[in-house]
Amino acid sequence: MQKIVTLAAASALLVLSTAAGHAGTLDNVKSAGVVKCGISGSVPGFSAPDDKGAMQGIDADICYAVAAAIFGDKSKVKFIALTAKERFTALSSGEIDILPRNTTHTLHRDAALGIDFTYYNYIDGQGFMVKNSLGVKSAKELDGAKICIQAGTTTELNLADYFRTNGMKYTPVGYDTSAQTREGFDGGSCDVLTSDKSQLAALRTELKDPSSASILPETVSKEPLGPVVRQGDDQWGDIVRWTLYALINAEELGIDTTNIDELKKSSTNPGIKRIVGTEGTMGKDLGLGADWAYNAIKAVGNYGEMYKKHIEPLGLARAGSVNDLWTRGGILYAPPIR
Ligand SMILES: N[C@@H](CCC(=O)N[C@@H](CS)C(=O)NCC(=O)O)C(=O)O
Repeated sequence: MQKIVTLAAASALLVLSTAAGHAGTLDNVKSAGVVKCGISGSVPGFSAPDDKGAMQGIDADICYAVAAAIFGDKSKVKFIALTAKERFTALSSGEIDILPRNTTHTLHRDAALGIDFTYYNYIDGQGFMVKNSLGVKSAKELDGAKICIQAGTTTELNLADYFRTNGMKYTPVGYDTSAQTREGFDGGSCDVLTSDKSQLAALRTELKDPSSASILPETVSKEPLGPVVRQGDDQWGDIVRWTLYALINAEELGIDTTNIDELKKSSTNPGIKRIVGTEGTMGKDLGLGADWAYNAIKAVGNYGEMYKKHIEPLGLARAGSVNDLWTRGGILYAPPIR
């Protein structure tokens, strides 16, 4: 009997939580007057407060751009800082509307957690940072190392795979936040810190002595990072996905914050006109106004402007990397806005 009652309660909960995940996010966001945005809040380049307390980074920019696309006002965002472990429940339960939190697209997350991936705002891979005093030049020399790592991440899983594949042993030293991981590494609790390479670059700048540590050359995984939405609301997924596509297409078409107003007034290029909202029904198709993409680009710049502002300062060059546009040999490829 007890079991039946518990099962019934569990399935009622499931129905409730599924219902919460279904359509209506745009209406909910409009009536709340803000986009609730789940970020880490402590990864420079992705989401971290500047010296005035404003959230900055390419993850934060996704939410500013979506808020601008909906409200014509990038300030209509409420940021909610989440640990890696908390992030997916926060999204599926409705606590947040978008999760752009250096989050890797994987099959299990996509198919089993009630969430959907949109596209990528940074294509990353996992690496290792070591103390120079170890004298190690390759990840293949890490047998027996103590490794600082963050719980609830793909990093944990890839680490196990990499060491098993290479017949090596390690001792994991787990933490909940990247700041704790960095402190653990700085304080000598481990010899190695492993994470997405973009984050290793950021964390290295925050060490007591950045020149005491190096990032090894190996990239041991694929970490395509991008904004995630709740499963079951296709319109909302489309809004987030196409806002990101608009930022990438803007770069490809040469639209940026310095020329967008002029282009809106006088461009005769149909591809540009569809993005700035002077031709076509794109905004209406998404349930938004004609200026949705214009406002998004005005708010954060095109993808190249975002990269230059937030990622280049970490020392991560874009030219020749996967994060460049497909027209320049990278793999960023946004479908056409038409
Ligand atoms: N991309 C990986 C790792 C994401 C992740 O959470 N990385 C840590 C490692 S630095 C982080 O961002 N921490 C930020 C924080 O704790 O605020 C994933 O999706 O699991």
